[in-house]
This record gives sequence, C-alpha cells and structure tokens, in this order.
Amino acid sequence: MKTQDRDNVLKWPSGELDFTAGCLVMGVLNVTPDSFSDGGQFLDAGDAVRHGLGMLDAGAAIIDVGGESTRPGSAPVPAKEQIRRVVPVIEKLAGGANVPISIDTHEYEVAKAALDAGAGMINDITALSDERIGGLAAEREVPVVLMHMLGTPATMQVEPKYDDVVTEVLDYLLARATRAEELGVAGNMIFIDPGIGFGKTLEHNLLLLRHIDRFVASGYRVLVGTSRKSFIGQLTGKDKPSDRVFGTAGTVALCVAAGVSIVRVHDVPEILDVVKVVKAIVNS
Ligand code: HH2
Repeated sequence: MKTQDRDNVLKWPSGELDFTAGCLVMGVLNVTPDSFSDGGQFLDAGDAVRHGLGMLDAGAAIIDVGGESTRPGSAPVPAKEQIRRVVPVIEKLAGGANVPISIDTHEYEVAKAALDAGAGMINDITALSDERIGGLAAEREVPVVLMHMLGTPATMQVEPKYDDVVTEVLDYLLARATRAEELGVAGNMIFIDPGIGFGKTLEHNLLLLRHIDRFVASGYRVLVGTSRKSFIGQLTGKDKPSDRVFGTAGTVALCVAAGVSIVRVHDVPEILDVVKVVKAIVNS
C-alpha cells in the first residue's frame, strides 16, 4: 500500500480518527488483575470507566480496553472471562464518549462481543492468528492493529533470536497486512505494530525503534507501544513501571518525529504534552 492512498482523516461507520496534525494518543485501560504496570487498578468496572473518561478528557483519541495481560510469562485468560471484564466497561465508555474504543484481544469471541458492545477498533497482538478476526473487521468495517510477537507471552522472552530483526518483523507485518486485505480489510484501515517487548531483547527493541521510519515508509499506518515497558527500566534503572514515564517520553518523541500514527500509552496527560511539542516542531 502506498502512503498517498491514505486520507488524513480515517472514517468508518462507527468512528473517525483525524491524523491531519500527525500522531494520536491511545490510552491503555487494562481491566485485569495482573497487567505489568496497572494490574488490579481497574478491575472494578466503575474505576475502569472513570479512568477511561479521565484519559479522554486529557485528550486521548482512542481507549484500548483489554481483559487479558500479555506480559512476559502470563497465562491465557478464557474468552468468557475476558468478555465479563471488558463488555460492561466498553458499554459505558462507548455510550458516554464519541471516540473509538479499541478492544485488545486475539480472540474472535472477545472481539465480536466488544464490537457488539460499542468498540470500534480491534487491536490484535497476534496479527490475525485467528483469521476470523480479519473477516470480522472487514464485515464491520473497523480498523485493525496487527502486531508482531515471537511465540506466545508464556515463552516469548526465552532467548528471542533474529538474523535481522527489523527486516524480519517488517516482512512478517507486511505479509499479515496483505492477508488482512485478502480477508477484506481495506489497506487504510490496517495499522502495523512492531510489538516492542514481545519476544525482543533490549537490543532488538532499540533497533526496531531506531528504524521505525522503515515501517512508516511501508505505507501502512504504524502504531507503537513502548509505555513503561521493561526495556525502559533496563536503560534507566527504574524498576517500578510507574517511574518510567520520562523514559517512555523519549521513545514517543522519536516515534512522533518518525511519522508514527498512534502511540499506545498509560500516562496520557504527560505523553500528550510530548506529542504536541514534537508535532509542532515537525509541522513548523
Ligand atoms: N503492548 C501491550 C499490550 N497490548 N498492543 C499493541 N498493539 N502494541 C503493544 O505494544 C502492546 C499491546 C502490553 O502492555 P500492557 O497492556 O500495559 O500490559 P499487559 O499486557 O500486562 O496488560
């Protein structure tokens, strides 16, 4: 797909994202007991909705709701339980806010229940391992994020190896994007994501970020999630994920300057300041 085929405003029947001024911020809302940085904070639906609305007030363009942690070593959560966690939160958020809610899942049943509840975007960290999700995105005409991961969350950090991490991850994502288009998803509705921290060493993560412009040059819109991740702790010596906001800001500045379309973050007000400043410089 060529960049010039894309409109600055991405519109679909249940939502709209305006990329005219550049990068947008996606706020993370984990309705889980065990997510690596905010696990247990938003298990109560009321707390989750309040946090989601707070991120929207702060300027997030999308809220990414997830009911399963995918931190290294985590075990899968049954679809029924994910649905029980996320559907009430999505219903309330989608009812009260005219912005896209994204569902962070790789399970067809969860994606379908979330769309029925009012979500308008699918974030699939397995890039359509269940291809029915591609069909669902096509049928409902919603955007879909395709992320790269090596193996599964249970095993992905056990000695990840690549000959050329940037080329391998990019080639994989382009193949999955082609497959999504074959399944009926429009090219401009596809976001590709290198999957920072998903089966990658510190060096792999740094190389992917350093060459993120190669992903942008593919023509597909790019989403990047670095927020509070452990490689930032490795670089800064900050053990607590909530102490990694400035480190995250460094990665976000680089992504915005490189033309990334969406950054997925926990600290929406702080990171929005970074995005605004870098966008102003880039657009000046
Ligand atoms: N990272 C996480 C979860 N989902 N989705 C995309 N597209 N890209 C990412 O980098 C990404 C993602 C992991 O972060 P978090 O949701 O905070 O943690 P957990 O998986 O423990 O819930």
